Amino acid sequence: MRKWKSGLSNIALVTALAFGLAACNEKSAEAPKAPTAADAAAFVKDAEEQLFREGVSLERKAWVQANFITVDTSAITAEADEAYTALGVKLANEAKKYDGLALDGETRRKLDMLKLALTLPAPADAAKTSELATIKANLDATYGTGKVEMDGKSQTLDDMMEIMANDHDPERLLAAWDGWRKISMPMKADYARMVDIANEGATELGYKDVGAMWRAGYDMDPDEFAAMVDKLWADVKPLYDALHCHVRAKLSDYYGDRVVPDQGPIPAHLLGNMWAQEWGNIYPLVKPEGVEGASLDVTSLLVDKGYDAKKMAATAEGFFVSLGFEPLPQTFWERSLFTRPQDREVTCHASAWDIDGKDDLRIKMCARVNAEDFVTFHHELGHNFYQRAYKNQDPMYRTGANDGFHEAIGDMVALSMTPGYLQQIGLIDTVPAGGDPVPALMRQALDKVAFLPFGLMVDKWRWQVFSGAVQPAQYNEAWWKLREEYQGLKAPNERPADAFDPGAKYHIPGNTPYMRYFLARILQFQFYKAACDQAGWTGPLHECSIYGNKEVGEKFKAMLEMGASKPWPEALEAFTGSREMSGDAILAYFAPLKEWLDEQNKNRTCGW
Ligand code: X8Z
Ligand code: ZN
Repeated sequence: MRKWKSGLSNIALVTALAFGLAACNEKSAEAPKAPTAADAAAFVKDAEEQLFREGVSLERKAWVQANFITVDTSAITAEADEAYTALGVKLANEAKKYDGLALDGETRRKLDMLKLALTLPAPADAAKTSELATIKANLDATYGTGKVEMDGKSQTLDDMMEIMANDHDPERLLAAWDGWRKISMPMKADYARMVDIANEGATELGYKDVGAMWRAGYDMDPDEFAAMVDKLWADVKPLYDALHCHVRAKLSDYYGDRVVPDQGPIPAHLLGNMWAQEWGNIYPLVKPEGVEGASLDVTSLLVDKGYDAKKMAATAEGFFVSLGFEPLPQTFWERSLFTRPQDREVTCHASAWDIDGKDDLRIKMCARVNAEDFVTFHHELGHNFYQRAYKNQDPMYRTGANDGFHEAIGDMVALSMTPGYLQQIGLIDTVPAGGDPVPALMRQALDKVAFLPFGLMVDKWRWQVFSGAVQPAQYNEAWWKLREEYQGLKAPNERPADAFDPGAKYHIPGNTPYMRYFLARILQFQFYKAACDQAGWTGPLHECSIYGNKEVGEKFKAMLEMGASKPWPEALEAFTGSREMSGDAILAYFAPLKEWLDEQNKNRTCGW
């Protein structure tokens, strides 16, 4: 019943009823019975079943809304979301009754999880719960239906993304970039109000603020979690810095010093992506020269072989099946959305859904035939195969070991898309011989490495917003400060006073925590390296493919089947032998590229 996009979580209200009424009851003279461990276990069982049931009902409504955005479907979803939030808050508050009681590990773990079940909690105030639900639905709809006037017509985000990916005219890139940021301006006041209400909810549940609550979901002390992500970033930052330096120099050569000065931050509209989060699309502008060997252009291969969205999905499914997973159910193909419909408004940001906690798995995408969406199909199916693997766990455990695991599964599989694999599935006839690994690694780094600081800064911003360190008047300025600090990017034009640029990224109006994607970028390489070790691979890491390897598949499936039944270090250990998240695998993968970049950058001034 959980979808892997925006968290369903919310909650709020009726605590007063649950706790207050007994006092007015005639029998209240009797001392209230102290709760026992058996009460706690019974409560947890009932609570997880209730949440599951209500979650299924909400998922169906949310699916309809996301596939058919209208005033009515938004209102219906807001009502359902409100009820679910109220239930979640009520149960989370009831869970507090068992604080301090000696309990078995399972019950304690589930009680802790219950308090974190909502992404955005509401306070125990029916009016605010309702207001929060309405704001959330409106933010979703504003993003989902956003349009940009360009070339004399009203265009969608996919159209703008296409321009960002393929156009090399800075004026047009700026128009698309700036146009999309107009859709988020009206979100700002609602967003600020939402932050206030949800913070009130988090405080009532015993958290400092919503950000602190999000950081509490990792089986470790929340401050240690924050320190852990900083450490991971410090470990991989030299690789990012080297890539940034090279890319800036090449863009400066291509666009000229006036558009891209060879020092300081890079203007954010020139990296081939609406949010400058993945840079693979500018490979032709920054590719290594004078190096023997090439990177395959997967987009052209897909187009040449006549792939469509369903064929890309079926190919991704085929990879999981080759590892020993059961094929997806027929209903997946009947109920999923693969391409943007022309006759109605839909939320196009890709997501994977598990409607009933059994076998009703679906994805929703507005795919185009290109390399990026081919990877996204693997990403989304990773969610679906995970959901199916843990379906026999208790409802509370039907989720990822942590949210970074959930985001890493499909990406880990897609790392096996080597030339050898592409030949096995018939996308190329022969594997190009030998050559230097640098071009292929460069293509991959532009997506994987470039993403790291973006994956980190989005929630750095939200943590500051939820803590109150950044107030609404500084929302945009604080966003660009982090963009510069972590990514070495700057806004390509002066931002208007009422700009709300964070809102132009789906996960901000959609309220999906983002640190999960940073963790996933690290974890997917850890999973991949462990899988290649298990397969006995001794060649260069980036040439390893686990396609068809049932033994690796079995071990992988065993980790997925655990769901969240154990703290994540145990799940990680089960598959990789290590209990720590570590940047070592991603660094090992890109080591030959790092060496090459350092050589290239020798006479350049790096940093910003
Ligand atoms: O949102 C997604 C997935 C759905 S969970 C398509 N991703 C992040 C993004 O698009 O910003 C995958 C990579 C990062
Ligand atoms: Zn995802």
